[in-house]
Amino acid sequence: MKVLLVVKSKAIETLGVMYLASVVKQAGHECRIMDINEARLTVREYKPDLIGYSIMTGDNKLFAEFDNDTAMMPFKNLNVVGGPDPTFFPEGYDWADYIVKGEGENWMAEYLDSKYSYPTLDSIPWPDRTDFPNMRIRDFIASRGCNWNCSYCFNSTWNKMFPELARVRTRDAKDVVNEIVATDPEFVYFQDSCFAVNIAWMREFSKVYRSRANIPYHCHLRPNMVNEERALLLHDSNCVSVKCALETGSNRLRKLINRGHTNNEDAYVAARWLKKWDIKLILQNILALPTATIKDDLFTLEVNIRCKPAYAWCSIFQPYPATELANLCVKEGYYKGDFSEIGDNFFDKSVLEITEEHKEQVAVLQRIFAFCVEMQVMPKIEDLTWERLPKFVHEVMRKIGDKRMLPGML
Ligand code: B12
Ligand code: SF4
Repeated sequence: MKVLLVVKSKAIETLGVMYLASVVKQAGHECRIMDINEARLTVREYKPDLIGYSIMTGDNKLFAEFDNDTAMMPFKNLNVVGGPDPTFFPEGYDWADYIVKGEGENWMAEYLDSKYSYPTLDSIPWPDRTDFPNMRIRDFIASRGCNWNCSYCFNSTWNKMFPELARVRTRDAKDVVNEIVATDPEFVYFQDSCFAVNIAWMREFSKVYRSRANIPYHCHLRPNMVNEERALLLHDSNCVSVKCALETGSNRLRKLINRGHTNNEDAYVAARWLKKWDIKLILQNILALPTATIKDDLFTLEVNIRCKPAYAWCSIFQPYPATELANLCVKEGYYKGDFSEIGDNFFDKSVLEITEEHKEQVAVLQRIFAFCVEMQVMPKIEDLTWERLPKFVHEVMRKIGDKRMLPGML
């Protein structure tokens, strides 16, 4: 059997389908991963028996159109959708033969009558990188899931949908290092929602990684995880940059998004420890959370300025389907609830029911946020209009941020 897995872009590795490709191959079948453009050009020749689409919110239409085009082609195929959007918003997929919710490895193995099954993360073969040749930066994932329940994030809903799965499952540290050594990248990018939550795991990883791989790496952490010991372990294992999410400087909004157990002090402390060991901090923020005022968002900017991160990354809140916060937005009338309105990125605009003036202020603030942090300047509310602030400032700052996050890579 021939399986074609289609993703929107292959600019970076897409671990989900790479794991599925390994499962397909382990079952003795053929598998290719293509981006949607490549698939358009070659699907007719390849004649897959099964097409699997990996879909995030904002891209349903793109894949539905592709699927519609292939339906006219003179070979018979089965269409399967998976990934976050079909998992949380299956209503949008009447065009698919199968909707796979959650992790796809066991579904795929069963469908292909494989003699293998995957009860643990360590039993899944390493992701298949064949269709991602010559990448200098390689993605890895050491754990799946998350212990926390931020209400805007998919993980809290995921935990309810799949109660049989432990909230966090972590791979054997040695196996992760073996995979990295065998892959031999120039830079390692860990895609874990929250890297090395378990400090004992981090101790072991740090030791093994330093002695066997020692390749510069990037990972995601929560600010309240960064203490003296973890910062040192990160440094010792050649971590060069981390992303930490502050999200908001406002305690009121923090409670709303279920992060009431953290505070700004955690971010200041994290920033100090990381700086001490020369690990670049990328601080993440969300503007225009439900009920946020522009003053709240300017206060978030102020907190970032105090932290002095290497890059202050910020997005505009989008109510992703089935998240607790999206449900609250619909219930409270902050959002009309038309999820097809959500675009394929979270940088451009707020889709909430706020005034046009507020939308403009937020969009402008998003574009200048990093620049203000870099320059350590606070804009005035009246500066937050399109006339005053060109978009290029944001573009320039993102490039600077990426360069700092991935030293020597860009
Ligand atoms: C890496 C990453 C990216 C990368 C690459 C994404 C990719 N295609 O792999 C980039 C940078 C491109 C990206 C972009 C965005 N991302 Co992103 N991203 C992630 C991240 C951190 C890791 C993904 C990963 O590798 N997971 C590990 C693998 C093993 O799991 P998986 O990808 O979910 O795949 C499994 C299942 O979903 C399923 N599956 C997946 N595809 C398929 C297909 C078939 C046919 C089947 C059967 C099963 C199946 O099986 C896989 C194996 O078990 C996740 C958070 C996370 N930890 O998962 C967020 C996440 C997926 N991203 C998210 C968001 C919001 C975005 C953006 C909208 C952000 C933005 N820039 O505006 C954009 C999306 C733009 C777009 N629509 O194209 C949300 C998804 C929300 C949603 N409802 O879609 C997540 C869940 C983060 C969050 N905290 O909410 N992202
Ligand atoms: S936002 Fe981060 S910490 Fe919060 S639930 Fe999601 S992955 Fe976990």
